[in-house]
Amino acid sequence: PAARSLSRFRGALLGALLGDCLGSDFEGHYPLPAARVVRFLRSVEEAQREPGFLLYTDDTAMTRGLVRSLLSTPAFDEVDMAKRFAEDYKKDPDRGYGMSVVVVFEKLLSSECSDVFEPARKQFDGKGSYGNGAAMRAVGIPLAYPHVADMKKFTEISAKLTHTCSLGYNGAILQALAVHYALQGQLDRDEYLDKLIGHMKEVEGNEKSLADARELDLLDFPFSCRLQKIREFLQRGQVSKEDVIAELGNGIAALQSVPTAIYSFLRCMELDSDIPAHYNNLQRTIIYCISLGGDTDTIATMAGAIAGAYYGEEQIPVVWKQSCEDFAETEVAAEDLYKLYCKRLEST
Ligand code: R7I
Ligand code: MG
Ligand code: MG
Ligand code: MG
Repeated sequence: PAARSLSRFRGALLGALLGDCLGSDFEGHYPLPAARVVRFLRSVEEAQREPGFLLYTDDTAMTRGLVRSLLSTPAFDEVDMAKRFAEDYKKDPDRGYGMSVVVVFEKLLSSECSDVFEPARKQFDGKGSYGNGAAMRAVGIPLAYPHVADMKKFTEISAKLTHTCSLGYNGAILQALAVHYALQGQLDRDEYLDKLIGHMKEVEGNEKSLADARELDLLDFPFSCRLQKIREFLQRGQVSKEDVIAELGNGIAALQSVPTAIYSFLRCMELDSDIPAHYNNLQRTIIYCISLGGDTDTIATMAGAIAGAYYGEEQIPVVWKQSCEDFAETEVAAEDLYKLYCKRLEST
């Protein structure tokens, strides 16, 4: 598909939906053979069920809230977005939300809340959450803001409604950048990583990011370091799941999942001996992410968003799509974002 075409917008949101709906059955699992994931996918493909029978989780619930806010306010509006997150949670609390973020929603719902960032700042004794909940929903921002500086700024603001530890919001910025550059079209993996590292060196270079990393006993520039590790893994070729999990992670922290999603996308540009070759790149990416175990829905939703932005809706299999709850609404939202993006692109 052409750079920044409608197909890529639909691909990104549908890829995210697929990753969540297909991945959530395996959340918290040990790593599993790709053949087991394939077996599960066959059962989905062959299920004689009503469309939309695979339910989405918090990953999609929050993506929808974020996207709806972007589409219904003329300019970015953090109060509107916070309200949607909290009200969506209240209406439908059993979507598998993170254990701690629900405290933020409860406080946002209280009439005493006057600063929408305050509840998130209070999390984890004032350190803020480093969970991947801001990254998992970030896909909407690069689909609404064509210019990279705006895109980074609004990703950070939207992330801070729930995640004020820099590891949490910087992870969201990295995920948004990964989608942004995938949307631009044909890419060379090294150049793509160079762009991401260039941005992350700047994003992670401020005092707060350096202090947060040290506080958690991490090296300085933790996301940039993992991007370097991704480059090393891609050069090496054969890399075991054990090594990917040990070095990049498969966990619930943004640092243990966003780089893994990016690696999965780049790795799955090539065939994988464990995954039948008739699956396309986007399918392979989702299968690979799920086979890593751990936070499968979230890693698959992030990688699905990036792969969908890159390959476009041509690689979204119709049967997979139609199994997912609210797929038709997702397509409409993607079209509306596309129009908004084009309008913003023209007006500058
Ligand atoms: O980040 P968040 O929205 O969770 C998203 C995850 C995804 O896997 C979804 O699919 C869903 O299952 O949840 O929610 P948070 O509650 O902010 O963070 C998730 C978890 O990360 C927390 O419950 C903690 O276990 C852990 N965590 C932390 N632990 C210690 N110290 C996040 N931040 C910290 C921290 O600062
Ligand atoms: Mg989830
Ligand atoms: Mg969960
Ligand atoms: Mg998850």
